[in-house]
Amino acid sequence: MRFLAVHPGPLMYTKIFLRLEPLGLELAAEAARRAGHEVRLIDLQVENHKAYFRMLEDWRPEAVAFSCNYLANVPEIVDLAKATKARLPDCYVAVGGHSASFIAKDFLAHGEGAIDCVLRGEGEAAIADLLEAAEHDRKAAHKVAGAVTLDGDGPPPRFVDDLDALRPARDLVRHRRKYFIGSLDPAASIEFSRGCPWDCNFCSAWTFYGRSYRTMSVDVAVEELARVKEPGVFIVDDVAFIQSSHGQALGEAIAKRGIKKKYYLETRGDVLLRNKEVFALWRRLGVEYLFLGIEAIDEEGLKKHRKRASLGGNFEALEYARSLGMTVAINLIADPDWDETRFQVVRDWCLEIPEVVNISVATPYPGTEIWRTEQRPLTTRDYRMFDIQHAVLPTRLPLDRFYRELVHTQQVMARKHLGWKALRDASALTARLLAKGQTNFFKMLWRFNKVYNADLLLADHARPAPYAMTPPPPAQTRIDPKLLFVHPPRGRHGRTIDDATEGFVEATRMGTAA
Ligand code: B12
Ligand code: SF4
Repeated sequence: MRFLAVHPGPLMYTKIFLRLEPLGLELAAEAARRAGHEVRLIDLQVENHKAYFRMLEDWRPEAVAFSCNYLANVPEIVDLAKATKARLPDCYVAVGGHSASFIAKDFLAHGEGAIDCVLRGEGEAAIADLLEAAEHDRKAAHKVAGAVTLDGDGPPPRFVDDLDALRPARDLVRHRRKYFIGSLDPAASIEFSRGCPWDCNFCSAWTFYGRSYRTMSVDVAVEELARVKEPGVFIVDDVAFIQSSHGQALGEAIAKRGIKKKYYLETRGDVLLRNKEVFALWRRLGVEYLFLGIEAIDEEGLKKHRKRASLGGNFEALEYARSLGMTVAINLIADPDWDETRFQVVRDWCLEIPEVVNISVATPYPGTEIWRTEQRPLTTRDYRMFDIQHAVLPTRLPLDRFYRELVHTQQVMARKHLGWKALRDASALTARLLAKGQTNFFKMLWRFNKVYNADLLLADHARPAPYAMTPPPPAQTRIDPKLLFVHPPRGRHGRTIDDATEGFVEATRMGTAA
């Protein structure tokens, strides 16, 4: 079958800080290719809709599948699905990915017949079965694990048997030099582990994977890294190097192989402090950027997000990361309840520390615990607002003042890092990249004020919603996690960590860590 895999267009974040290759879609594409299909991939983060329609006309795929990791992409995908069916009525149209897995029925309803199937869970585990059904017996598609179709739902999604079995189809991505993060330009992405054993209430990484955690084998991961051509590497793991022995073995094998790259990774403060030597090794191997999900600068805020990390611990982690000499970025979650004083406190704090600070707005997403427990009503049901840059809950300040404070805070933080001094410091690097034809980093330096703009954010709320989200059921104070999982949990067996690490996870999860 001719199968076209599609990643939707960019969101706000992608226009400034980074743009990354669609790794999950590449894995689904590779599984389809292994099953004997002819596969192409288009990434609309870097190509436009015209290019997509041209591909439909010229190549006439028999099946098209969209990747929907981000809720804000839903309207674009539904419209593209409808336009695809209008042009190619016999083409089988499917959607998969993180967010699609939590709102499968809504997707089908919005599609009004243009979407044949939403495939929940890990794409590489079931895409071949779905394409087999699409080719030979479309009425049987609803029997595929994870499938949600107008004819019914299949059994629960399956995990791929072995994370080592498939490598992403990187060769199918047509504009590899467009992917970057900060000065890592160009950058490829890589996955060393999948899932997260914690259970923060604002996050759906753990609910998607049933609180499991799996690691790639060191040999396979290093072999793949050796094949990556880009000098920069974004490690997509939710929390890097939870299991110290895995991180250490990977690092040693990379050193032995003589692989030289610059890396970006994300982890938790308590993991960094527990596995100091591993992160020190990775710094020597080339980690440039380390992202720590701090979320709040006070104990009350941490409790609210059920991050269950201690404030003192987070600050100690920042100190340690600083001492390693990496560029450290942290994320803070702004609650819609924040007033001017609160924003000012945060701005003052951010100016005192050397780290890059990213600020996002607290947003209940389908699949998170707060989706079911948040007492405040949603103020919008427009999917496009669910990008953690817009406020979707009632703000204490009038909305325009909330956005002015938010954008002002973001500008203060950005000036700290993208200001004249930073530009001067970055100029040699920029010149080097430009000389190599890499313009992503340079463009990023100039775009900030165009993208982060309170009037634009406000105007987004005035646009009519093309598709309205189904609101959550009445809020409960406690929620059974079983109601949230996409992949059914396998308990302790689902986590490839040793008992000491399991104990550490439990202690930090339950807030009983020293
Ligand atoms: C790496 C990452 C990013 C990267 C982007 C990577 C990319 N190009 O897609 C960056 C840093 C840019 C990013 C940014 C953001 N992210 Co992000 N990100 C992640 C993260 C940590 C891992 C994703 C990943 O690459 N995993 C590895 C690959 C292999 O898995 P995967 O992509 O999920 O693919 C698998 C399945 O989803 C499925 N699948 C995927 N596509 C398809 C397609 C088909 C057809 C099928 C059948 C299956 C399928 O099969 C794949 C293989 O098993 C996830 C958390 C998580 N664990 O999922 C959050 C996550 C997806 N991000 C999230 C958010 C909120 C954001 C931002 C909006 C944050 C912001 N500050 O603005 C931005 C917006 C992104 C944008 N497009 O502009 C939320 C999503 C919330 C939501 N429901 O919309 C998540 C779940 C994190 C969370 N805390 O809850 N993100
Ligand atoms: S530790 Fe990070 S990835 Fe894991 S549940 Fe919490 S926020 Fe999500």
